[in-house]
Amino acid sequence: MIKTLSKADLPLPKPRVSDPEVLAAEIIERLTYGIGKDAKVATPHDWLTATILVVRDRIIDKWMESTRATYANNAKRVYYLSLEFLIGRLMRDAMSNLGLMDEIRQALGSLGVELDVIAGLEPDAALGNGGLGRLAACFMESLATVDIPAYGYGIRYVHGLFRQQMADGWQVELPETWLAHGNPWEFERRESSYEIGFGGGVETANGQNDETRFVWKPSERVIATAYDTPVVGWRGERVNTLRLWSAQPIDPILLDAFNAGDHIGALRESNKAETLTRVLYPADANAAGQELRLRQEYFFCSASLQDILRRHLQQGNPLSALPDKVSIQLNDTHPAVSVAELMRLLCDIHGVDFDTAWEITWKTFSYTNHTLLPEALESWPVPLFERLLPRHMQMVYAINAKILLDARKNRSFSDPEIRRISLIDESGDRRVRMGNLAFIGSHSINGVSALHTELMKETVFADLHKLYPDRINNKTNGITPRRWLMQCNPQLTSLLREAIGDDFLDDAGKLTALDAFADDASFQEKFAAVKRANKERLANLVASRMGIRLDPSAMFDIQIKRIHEYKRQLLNIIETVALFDQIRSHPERDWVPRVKLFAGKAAPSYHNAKLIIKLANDVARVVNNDPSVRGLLKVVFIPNYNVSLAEVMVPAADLSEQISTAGMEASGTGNMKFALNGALTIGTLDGANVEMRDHVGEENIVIFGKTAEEVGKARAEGYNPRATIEGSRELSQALSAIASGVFSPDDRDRFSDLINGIYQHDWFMVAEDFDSYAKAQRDVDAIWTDPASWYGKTIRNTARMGWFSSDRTIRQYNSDIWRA
Ligand code: NBG
Repeated sequence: MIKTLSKADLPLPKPRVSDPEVLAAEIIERLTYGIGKDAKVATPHDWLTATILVVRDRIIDKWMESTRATYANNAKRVYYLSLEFLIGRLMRDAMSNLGLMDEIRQALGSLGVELDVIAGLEPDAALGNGGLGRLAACFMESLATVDIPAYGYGIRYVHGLFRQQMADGWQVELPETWLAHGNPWEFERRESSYEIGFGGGVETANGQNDETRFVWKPSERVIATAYDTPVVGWRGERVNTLRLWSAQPIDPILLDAFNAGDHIGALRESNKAETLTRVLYPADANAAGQELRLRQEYFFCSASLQDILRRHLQQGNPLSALPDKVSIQLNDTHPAVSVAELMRLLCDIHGVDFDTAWEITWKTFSYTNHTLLPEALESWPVPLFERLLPRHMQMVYAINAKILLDARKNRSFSDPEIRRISLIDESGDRRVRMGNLAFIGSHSINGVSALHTELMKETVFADLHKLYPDRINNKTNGITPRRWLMQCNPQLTSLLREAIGDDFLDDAGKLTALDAFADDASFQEKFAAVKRANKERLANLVASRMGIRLDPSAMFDIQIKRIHEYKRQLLNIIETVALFDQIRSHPERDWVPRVKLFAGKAAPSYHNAKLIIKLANDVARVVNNDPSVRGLLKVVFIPNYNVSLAEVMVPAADLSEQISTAGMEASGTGNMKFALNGALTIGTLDGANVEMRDHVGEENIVIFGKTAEEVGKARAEGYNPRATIEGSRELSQALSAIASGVFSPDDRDRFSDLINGIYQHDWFMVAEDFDSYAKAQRDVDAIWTDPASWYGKTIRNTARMGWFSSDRTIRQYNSDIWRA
C-alpha cells in the first residue's frame, strides 16, 4: 500500500541553479540520459535538443509555481482561442526572458558548441499565416509578462505554413515539416483527451422535470489530445500554457477489416482523423471555404470548451459563475462556432435552461475582428453546417429567433436591418454568418486600431452596432518588445541601455527618455553604426542565400508581409520601375542609392498575388543586370519569408513600406516593429499608421495618398483610372514598360491581368495614389541626404514607439474586457 499524503503536502522540486558550470553539466547529462548520445558523436541537433531541455527545466519550475498559485487563488483565467499561433523559434525567447542568455552561451562554449549555430537550427514554428497569428504569439508572451493567468488554445498542425521556393521567379509551395526532429518544447497530455463528434442527428428525451432534452448522436467521432507548450514571460515571473490539440482516431486500426485483407480500408478512419490536424490552411484574410476547415474549427473549439468547463467545475465553481471565472477571447471568426458549442454543452450536457445558458454564454465570450474585407468574414452554407453540426444548427436558429424578436419588438428595427442582423444570410444560397454569431454571442467586440474600429461601426457591423451600441470598443494592436527589440536587435538594446538605463526593459513606455538624445551627434553616430551592422548581417544573409551582393551604405527600403493586392506591393514595384527609368534618363542627377527588398508569401490559390511575386522577380532580374543603374538601384525578393527572416530584416531597415489602400489594413504590426527598430515609415493613413503618426509626430513619418474617407468617396463616385494614368507621365511610362514586356520578353502578356486591373477599375487605388507616393519617395531621399535629420527622425521613432508594446494592449484588454 502507498501511504496517501494530502496533495497539498507534495513538494515541488528545488528550483534549478543556473551558473554556467551547472548548466554545462546538465547539458551533458541531458545529452547522455535524455537523448542517449555520447557527447563525442552528438550532432548539432542533439546539442540543440539537450540545451532546450535544460532551459525547459527552468521554465517548468516557474510553470508549476504559476499554475499552483492560480489554482490556490481560484483566480479568473483568460482563454485565447485562435486557429493560428505564428510562434517562430522559442529558444532565444525563453533564454532571454529567463535571463540565461550569457550563461548558456558560456556553458555551451565550454563544451565547444556555439550557441548561435545551434539556435539557427531550431525550426520556425509557423502555425499561422501572418499578422493575426503573430499577434496571438505576441499576446501569449505579454499575458505571461503582465502576470495574467491565461491559456492559448489552438491546433497542433503537423505541417505549418508552406515553405516558399522560387522557380524562375514563380512561387512554388513545398510542405513544411517543423516536427521532423521532434519538438522538445511540448508535453503530450494523453490524459487530457476529449471526444469530438461530427454529423449524425439529434434525438429528444425527457429531462428531469419532464422538459424535453436534446441529445446529439454524432455519426463520427475523433479524439482530441492536448499538447502543452509553456510560454514564459519577461524575467520568468509567470509561465502560461499554450495548449494545442491533435486529432486521433478512436480505433487506430479496424482489425476485422485488416484481417479480412482490406489493409487500406482498415486505416481509413484513422487517416481521416489525423487529416483533421495535418495542415494549416494557407489562407490569409480570405475565407477558406472547405468542409475540412469547418471541421478544424469545430474540433478545436469543442475540445477547448470541454477542457475549460472541466477545469471550472473541478475547482468547485458553479456554472452560473462561469463569466466571473472565465473570459474567452475569440481571435477572429474562426472560433465563432464556440458560441453554439458552449450553448450545447450547457443545455444538453449540463442541463442548464436555454435563457440562463445564453446569459452565461455572451457574458463569457468576447470577439476580436481583424478585417473589414467582406470575403474574409466567414460564412458557411446552411446544408453543410446542418450536416456536420446538426445540434449547433438548431442552436443557431434558436439564438437567432431570440435576437430577431428582440430587435423587432423592443427596438423597432426595419426589415432590411433585421435581414442584415440575422445569423442566416438569406440573400442567395442560405449561409450561417459567423461574424454575426461571434458578435451576438459576445459582450465585447473590438477592432485592432482606432480607424479600423470606427470603420467597423460604420460598415460590417453597422446594424449590430445599432442593436448593441455599447459593445464595440478599440484595442490597438501591439508587439512584444522582447522578441522585436531585445532579441532581434541586441546591439541597439545595448546602446539604449547605455544611454537611458534599464527602465525600458520592464516598461517600453520609458523609451521616451531617448528623445533627449535624438539630436546628439555622438549618439546619432552610434545609432547609425548599429544600423549599419544590422544591414551587414542582412547583406550577408542575402549573399549566402541568393548570391546577390548588397551595399550596406545604400538605403535599405523594405516591404515584408503577406502578398495581397490591398497591401500594394504592386505600387512599390511600379514606382521602382519608374525610378529605374528616371535614373537611366538622368544619370547626371544625385540619386540616393537604394536597395528595394521584398519578402512574403501568397495564398496558393491567389492568382494576382502570385503574379506580383513574379513581377518583383522579373523586375529584379532586369534592374540588377543593367550596368547604367549599378550602385544606385537593386531589387531583391528574398524567398520563404517567416518569423526568423523578419528578425533579421526588421533591424536592418532604413525605410519601412506601409502603403496599403487606406481603410483596408485593419492595423498592421510590421509597421510597429520597423519603427521601434529605428526605421522611417513611408505609409498611408491606414490602420495603426494613423496612431503611429500621432505618437512619433507627423514630422517623423512620411505620409502620402488618399485617406480612407477619400477612397470611399472615389469608389462611390466611380473614378476613372484611365484619366489619372494619362495625367501622370511617370506612371504611364512605367505601366507601358511592364505591359509591353520590358521585364518579361519571354511572355509579353504575362502581367496583363495586373495592368488591366489598374486601367479598368483600379480598386486598390494604385494609379490614384501613384504620384503622391512617388513624391513622398523623393522627400525620403531628401531626408536621407541630411544624416543629422535622418537619424534625428529615426531615433525619435524608437523613442516614441513604446506605447505599441503588446503589454499595453494586453493591459487594456484586461482592464476593459477580461478583468482577470
Ligand atoms: C490581420 C490584419 C492586420 C492586423 C492583423 C492582426 C487578418 C484577418 N487580419 O492588419 O490584416 O494587423 O490581422 O490584428 O489576418
